Amino acid sequence: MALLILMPNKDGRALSEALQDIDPNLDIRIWPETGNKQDIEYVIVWNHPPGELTKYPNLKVIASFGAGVDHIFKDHDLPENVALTRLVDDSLSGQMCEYIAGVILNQRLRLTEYREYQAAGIWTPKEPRPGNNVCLLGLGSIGREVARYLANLNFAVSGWSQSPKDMDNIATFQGPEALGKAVADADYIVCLLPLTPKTTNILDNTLFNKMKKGAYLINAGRGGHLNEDDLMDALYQQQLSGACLDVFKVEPLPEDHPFWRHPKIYLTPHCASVTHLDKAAAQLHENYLNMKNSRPLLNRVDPTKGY
Ligand code: NDP
Ligand code: OXD
Repeated sequence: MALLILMPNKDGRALSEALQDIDPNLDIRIWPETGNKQDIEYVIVWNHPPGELTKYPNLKVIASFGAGVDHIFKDHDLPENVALTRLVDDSLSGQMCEYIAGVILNQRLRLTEYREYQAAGIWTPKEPRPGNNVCLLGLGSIGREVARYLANLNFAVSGWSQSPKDMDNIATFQGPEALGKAVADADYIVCLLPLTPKTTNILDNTLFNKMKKGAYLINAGRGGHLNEDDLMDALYQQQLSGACLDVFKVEPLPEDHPFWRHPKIYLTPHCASVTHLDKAAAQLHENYLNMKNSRPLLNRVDPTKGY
């Protein structure tokens, strides 16, 4: 019984060492040095080559090395009857709470604007930007913690999800018909959805036009949620006042992409919330033991929903 680390652009060796620190007896292989493929029962993946996962006849679990699983489902040649899991931990949600609050406060307090004034030697005190309403698209393991965090900072918070939610001090909306209503009063709209066929390009002109004029968009979900041309258009038309983007259709963002130099776009390099190696290793190991001992797996992904 062996565990394979299949993460072509990540440091597989560091994860292997963290797992070995927990259990020195683990049989760990790092792709492409798989050894006998029949031995592999548990694979940890991030952006694996399409079709690769069908080559392991005894595979039981595919574990995402992150919260998102869109990188798994973009492979249309996945083995059948293999369980999928993902990472859920308080470090991922905690970092995201600080990132989203930081972006909103930066915008509200005009900190980037004052940095530009400083460079130009301009002394012009202004009122903070008005607007206290935040709408979170996605109230899952990360979105609901961000919602609570912002409510504790006295923002008026609403959230949108697929199924109904009941949360103290958060106005909740669910389903496609309620999306326009969910965003209508928001000064800040934050996307923390998973990327699925239903959410692809959800951040488009149709939705922007349902927002308040001058709303500010934050996308920390996935680049595939955003219609990039529609964003450029909404910024030009001043329907949106600005956007902070952490995720992109192509990452790293290509050098010649117009977002790099857009004055109303603030961008960060997919770092809003970064997988914590030791916490991830502990959770992956726990699930490896669950698999080995035929116990229920933690943080299963529902392939019919795609998240
Ligand atoms: P969860 O699966 O726990 O939550 C997803 C939420 O989105 C749920 O509330 C779900 O509704 C809602 N949702 C899904 N599809 C729809 C839909 N069609 N309509 C309405 N609501 C929908 O995910 P996490 O909170 O753990 O993570 C969310 C995403 O954040 C990840 O998939 C990843 O893309 C991104 N992420 C980004 C990071 C970064 O650094 N930028 C870091 C980590 C994650 P319901 O509750 O009803 O099921
Ligand atoms: C994740 C991410 O999904 O890093 O964990 O975006």
